[in-house]
Amino acid sequence: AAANGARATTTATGTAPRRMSPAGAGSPSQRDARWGDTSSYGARKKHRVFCHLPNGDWALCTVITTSGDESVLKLSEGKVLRLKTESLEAANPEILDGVDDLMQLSYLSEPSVLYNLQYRYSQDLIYTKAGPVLVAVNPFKKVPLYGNEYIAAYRNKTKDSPHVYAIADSALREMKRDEVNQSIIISGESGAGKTETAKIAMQYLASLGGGGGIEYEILQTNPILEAFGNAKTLRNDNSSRFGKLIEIHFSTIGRICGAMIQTFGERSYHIFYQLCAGAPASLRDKLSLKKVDEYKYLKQSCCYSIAGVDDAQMFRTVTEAMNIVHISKEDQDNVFAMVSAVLWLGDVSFTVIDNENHVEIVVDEAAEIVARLLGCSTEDLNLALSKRHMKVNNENIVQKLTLSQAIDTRDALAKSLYASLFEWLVEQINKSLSVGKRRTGRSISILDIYGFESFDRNSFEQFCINYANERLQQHFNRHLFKLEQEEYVEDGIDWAKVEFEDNQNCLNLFEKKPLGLLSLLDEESTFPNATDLTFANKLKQHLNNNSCFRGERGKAFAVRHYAGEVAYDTSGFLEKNRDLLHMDSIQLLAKCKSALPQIFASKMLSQSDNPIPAPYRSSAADSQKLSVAMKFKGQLFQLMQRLESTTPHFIRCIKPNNLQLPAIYEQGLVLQQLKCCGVLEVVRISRSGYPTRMTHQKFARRYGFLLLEDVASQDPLSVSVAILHQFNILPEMYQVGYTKLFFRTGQIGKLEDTRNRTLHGILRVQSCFRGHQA
Ligand code: AD9
Ligand code: MG
Repeated sequence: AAANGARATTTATGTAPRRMSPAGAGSPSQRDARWGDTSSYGARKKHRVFCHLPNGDWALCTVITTSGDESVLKLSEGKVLRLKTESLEAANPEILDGVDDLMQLSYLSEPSVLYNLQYRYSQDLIYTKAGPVLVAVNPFKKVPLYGNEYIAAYRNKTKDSPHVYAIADSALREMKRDEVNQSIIISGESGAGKTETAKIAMQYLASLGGGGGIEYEILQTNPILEAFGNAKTLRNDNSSRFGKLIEIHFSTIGRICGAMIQTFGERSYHIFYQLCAGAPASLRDKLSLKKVDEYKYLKQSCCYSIAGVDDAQMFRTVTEAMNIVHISKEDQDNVFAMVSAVLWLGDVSFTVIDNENHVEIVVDEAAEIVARLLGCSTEDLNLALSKRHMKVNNENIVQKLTLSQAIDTRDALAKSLYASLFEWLVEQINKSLSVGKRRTGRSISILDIYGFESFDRNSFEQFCINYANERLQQHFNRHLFKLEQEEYVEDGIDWAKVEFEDNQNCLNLFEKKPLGLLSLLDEESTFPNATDLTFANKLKQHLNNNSCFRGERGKAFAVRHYAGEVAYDTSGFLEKNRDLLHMDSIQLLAKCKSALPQIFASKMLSQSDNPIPAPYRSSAADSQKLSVAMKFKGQLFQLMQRLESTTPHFIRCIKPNNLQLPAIYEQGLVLQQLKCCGVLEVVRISRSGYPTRMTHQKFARRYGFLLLEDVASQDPLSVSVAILHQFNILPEMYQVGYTKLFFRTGQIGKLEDTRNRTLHGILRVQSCFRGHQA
């Protein structure tokens, strides 16, 4: 019963009776197909209901009168409204306001879920359970929920309200109890709080301590990765431009002994600003640093500072963190030299040398500084940026580049230099945190990854992100729903299967070979004459009869994702999918005398062979340079393989407003995210089964005394059955398993009512009796 003990106890003890549905759940056949128990609602006087306001929000109100098919309602601020009764949604009784698990709600409609989260949010209760999932609503301010006292309270179990600490704690306990690795999977949209939540979970695990300060080193990876991997965006001042999996390893006695970090995806960069603002004078000279607003790459955004952030101070924090994770001073200097080289590359310019628009680099300050920082000559730099060596019909030819080709080549070099630098940095951190011989194999991994995205215009980036989320959603479905089913089957009960949508079809749409989105994209990317339009047409030609695909006009197509339909615009798809870094650039780096460029070059050369684990490799891709989408897929499969062998714990982060401000809760925005991250679906599935479970022993112990006949000598199963009969619990409301009883929502509530009344009666009689004696 351990796996679902938490759920059984929340409904079976404590204040549960008052929290159960006063009306019961209704028979399953009466239930609304989608919402389980939003029975058609007859508005009764004084009852609380939800009504739709003109702005689309739901508001809680009270029924004054009902006549015909209309009801007169009073809003909380006193306003009176007349609305069609059928447009109203039942609200839960006041006693259920702010319950800490959505499963306890009697009516589980969209407005009830939204209201409950909002009710809690307004009291800074930002964490709520949705059955097995933790929902975290971003407070956008400091909330007094963290720190050593809280950590101790969750460790000693003197607190059990929903919290990231509670999730981290169960991961720890389950790791020790079951000897199975664990994962904490955090998702949500940009700015929802994933990275903060991951840090809070790490903080809890780190508080266990390790040896020699290893836990402190692990925490210090955060400022480094954020400096090099996060950037300010429109949606988040500290947006992670990469996905991150950190695996924390534990020794046999359950203490931290090391960690390993894996990252995925694009990356960009607070460090540019921090370096320019915070580098000491000697370093400034050595790297020829300018002010941030003097670099072309940084000028594009016109945003040189972030409210409340001191870049110079951050630079010192980052270098201090690098010291702590044992990155030598020399390596640090090499790292910053590369950062400076990337910035200066943006200022390298070209002159046109003939009437075919061919170019050469201008040998000015920028070109000279880049060459010096990389350790090559300006002539080498010129060759790499203005010419391309190709093999045509087995013949080596040299092509001169036009201005726009040269600019693309330069930018691709800057991008991949930075990407290599980030990768290298993660590698150094991993070396320093590596577990080595102390390894026991037990670990808890924390995954902080971008959530599902759907904008007005969706491009290649959203395409990749949503594909990854589709995979993660399948993982989520499997674990929650399939495991749930297995449990019913294991306990031998007859469970008419609850339908849940599997997203395998959508995954097939992406992954099928040769006619899936990814394969077709790769094929088209290799044709020199292909355009975004020919790509879109190809998709429509081959995929139009797939139920998850819809061709749209022109260059667009739509995919039916688990979280809703998303229309993608293929503009730029082919270009973004091709790896633009050319061999000439890699060879330039291989020739450089500085330490890092050479390391990067050899890595790039070896990587173009083999980033995908063998079972997923397509033989055709082996020999060629991998496309961006294929690299992404390879990383995703590696991630899934790692997660597959762990027990997952899910945290869904919700962003309550787009202004990054506290105390603003926009219902529409929250609702859309609840759908995207599958929270509503979990609630629905769980409630359409038998969410309340109790062992025969516990049930007999708890309610046995209510029986009229003496059962002291009987076994728990017989006692349980006798109780069910005496209280006329309808057969469709429960199932008797080998070890447990399974109940529909609302059923235990009735028994608890009776139990409480009876206990109350006994107490009254007793006190009467005592009073009489006195
Ligand atoms: V992105 O996909 O990387 O762009 P995240 O990671 O989901 O995004 P992040 O964790 O960076 O979001 O949170 C955004 C901001 O919300 C933070 O900078 C904090 O200002 C704020 N936040 C998030 N969670 C908390 C919290 N538990 N307490 C206080 C928070 N503030
Ligand atoms: Mg983040």
